[in-house]
Amino acid sequence: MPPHSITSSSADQTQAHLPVDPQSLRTAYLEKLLCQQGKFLAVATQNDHYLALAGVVRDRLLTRWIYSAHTFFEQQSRTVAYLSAEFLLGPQLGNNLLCLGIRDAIEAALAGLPYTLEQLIAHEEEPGLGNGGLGRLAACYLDSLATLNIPAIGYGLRYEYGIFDQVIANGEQLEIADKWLRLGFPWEIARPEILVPVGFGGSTEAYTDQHGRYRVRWTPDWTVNGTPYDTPVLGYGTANANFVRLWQAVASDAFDFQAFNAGDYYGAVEAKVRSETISKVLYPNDNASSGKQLRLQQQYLMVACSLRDMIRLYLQRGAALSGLAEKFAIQLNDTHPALAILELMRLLVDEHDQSWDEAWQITQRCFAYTNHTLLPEALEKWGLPLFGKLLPRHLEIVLEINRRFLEQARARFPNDPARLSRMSLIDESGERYVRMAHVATVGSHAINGVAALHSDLLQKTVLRDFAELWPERFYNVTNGVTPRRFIALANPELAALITSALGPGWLNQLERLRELEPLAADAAFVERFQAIKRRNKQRMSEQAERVLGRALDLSSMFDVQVKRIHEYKRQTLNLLHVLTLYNRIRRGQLPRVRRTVIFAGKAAPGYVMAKLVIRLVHGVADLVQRDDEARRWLDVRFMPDFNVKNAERIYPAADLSEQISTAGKEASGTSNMKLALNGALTIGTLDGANVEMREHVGAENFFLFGLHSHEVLQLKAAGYQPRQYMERDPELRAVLDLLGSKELTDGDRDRFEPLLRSLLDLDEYCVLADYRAYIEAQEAAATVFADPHEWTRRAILTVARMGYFSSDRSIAEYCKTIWHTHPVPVTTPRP
Ligand code: F58
Repeated sequence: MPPHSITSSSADQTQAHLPVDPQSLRTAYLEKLLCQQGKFLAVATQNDHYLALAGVVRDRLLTRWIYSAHTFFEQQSRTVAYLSAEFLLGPQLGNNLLCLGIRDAIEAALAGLPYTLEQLIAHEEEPGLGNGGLGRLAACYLDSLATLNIPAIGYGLRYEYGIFDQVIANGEQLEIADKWLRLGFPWEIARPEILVPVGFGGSTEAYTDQHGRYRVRWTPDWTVNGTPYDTPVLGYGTANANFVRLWQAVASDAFDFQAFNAGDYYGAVEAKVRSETISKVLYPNDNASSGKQLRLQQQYLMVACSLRDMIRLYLQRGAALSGLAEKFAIQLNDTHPALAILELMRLLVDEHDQSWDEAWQITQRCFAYTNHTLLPEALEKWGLPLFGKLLPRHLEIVLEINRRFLEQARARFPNDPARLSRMSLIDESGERYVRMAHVATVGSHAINGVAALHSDLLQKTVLRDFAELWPERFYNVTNGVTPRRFIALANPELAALITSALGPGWLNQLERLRELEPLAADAAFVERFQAIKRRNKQRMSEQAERVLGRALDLSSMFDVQVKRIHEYKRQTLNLLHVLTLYNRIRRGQLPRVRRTVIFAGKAAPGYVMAKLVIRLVHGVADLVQRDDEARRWLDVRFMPDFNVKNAERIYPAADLSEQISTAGKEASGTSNMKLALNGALTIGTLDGANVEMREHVGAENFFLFGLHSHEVLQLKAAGYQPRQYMERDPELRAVLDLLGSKELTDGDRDRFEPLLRSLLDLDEYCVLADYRAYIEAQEAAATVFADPHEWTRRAILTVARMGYFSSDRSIAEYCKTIWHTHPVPVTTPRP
């Protein structure tokens, strides 16, 4: 609780306490250089300057955080606990300045000092504690929760190494360890005094307690501690600050005692190091489950620590645990934290004396589960032997939940054993596995998908039996993204243009963008919008020149596909289009517009096909460059190391946004939203949130192509033969011939053989089936782009109609339908 002496009577609670005028900021900054960094100006490094500035900003946001904590504590507010194995927060400095509203003052404070604010922002390294969409969504949701004044804590893991840094050498991806903590991460606060012991392994034994009740005692054979690091998350346009609490593994003292007793000092140190590896590294797979022991340990560490923390916070108020679900709405961001269901049951039954039925009621009322994928390889399952070895008590609990659940299901669906074995929490079709999506579903009162189509398919496929049993538990909440980071920070000129048209306030009420619609017909506005796009393309070109050594053609169409590399996302389809244009140019058939086709994205290190796609992008880029005529019309670029920081430079420069996944495969997508909000037109399939985006922006402003999700299924059921598509389409055949030729590989003819074979033999993602429709949609896009005024008119309409896709709207829906939480405006405590 903050001491009352810091109370400000000022109406502006947002900047209570510390002065934010340029002169005071400058003084504070120089003080930080001296007293925090221990440097005087002449010897301070850029990193010293960055850390000094971060220190000044952090001091100023702590007041908000403390007042928020105080308010929530006093009011015993209902709190959202957002459990996620990933938070892709992005750089912090710019966002914190935006929320504090002190950017201009800081710029003025730095005048005449060695580094500009822009340079210090560019210096910042981001915490890459996530793979892609799922992790970034968690960060957008924290931003909106804070902005909407909803008390919330993000719980996750503080990986010492986040997602690897991607370097390209000879057209190939190399992975470099992401040492994001090396120069210090100034935004977090360590809480070393909090140590939560977490057990693993060992055995269980049943006993009868003094009341004659059946009880179980779990004796783990080793323990590790979790210790939290808190990073504040500010709201925009409000005094509220929430935080993300990330757990790190630290060896428990038990290891020291072991060493003492056994005299095996080195052995004990080794065991200590091993236990600390639990939070060492983020698994770099997106949309694939690893099935590894260390991953299971990570997940258990995260949930055991987070639940213990919630219970500690709850019991501070002296309440009885039966009310836990009134205090916490716990959201499971996919199944990675779904062990929390089993752990809460264990805590309530084994450690807090609740009966099984009471415990189950509390548990189900606490949890809700968001599913982010239908891809079978991404649905988590844990082999029973591994699960039982590491978490013997949790295995008993999951089996008991399953026994009771199947009894209930049997009563509802008698004489349907096939259905029961489909629904079981344990897959017994071969080796036995725990099905985490089923655990999450059975243990939650609400289950949702992340876009309308996805939620619908979820209920018709992966969770069909459950949706039939409990239709009232299923929801859709279409994803959204934060306009603070993805418009105001990423595209300040566009934000200023919008403010000049709408006045302030739209960043928190994104539906107001609709007021821009009439301006699509206003020549002066169109011109300003165009000029901004061009300057953003210029900035992106400068970046390309810095990293790739060659600038971009600003008058060309920036045709952008930036996201993880995955076969279902079909970067290959995009490349087939480029090769089609190339072949046409060689035949003298020139395209309507020049294009710069920009790719970026990481491939999971073990995903051979995805890595081959990266090589193919480079192969195609070189092919185009070697041909004088092709080079005039086409440029293919791979921007290395796609992360939040780099993404913020790419989105504002895009003309065309490629959202071309096989229908039914992309749960939602969120780069589709970020690009459209920055004035790109979309070429896309009816997949994920594209469907709703198209409805919002208008079909006439969206380049649609391709099979619908049910057509994909029909095609496959009928025995899809990709070769037939090639045989019927000479242009496609020529492109595939080129793919298999040595022109693309400076001699190594077989390099792309696996890719070619997969397209021709199986083509799981229907690339060839969608090829012709895609080429035609690209031609339609080129025709419109050839008319800059018309293109810009459509781009403005797109921006104007994208307000729905703010994460504020998504979070408001979660609050209303799933969490039943309300805003708690932060108040300054009275003296
Ligand atoms: C993504 N999933 C979906 N998973 O693919 C995307 O359509 C959606 O927009 C986004 O979630 C947000 O809902 C995704 O990013 C992962 O990266 C997991 C990380 C952990 C291992 C399994 C995949």
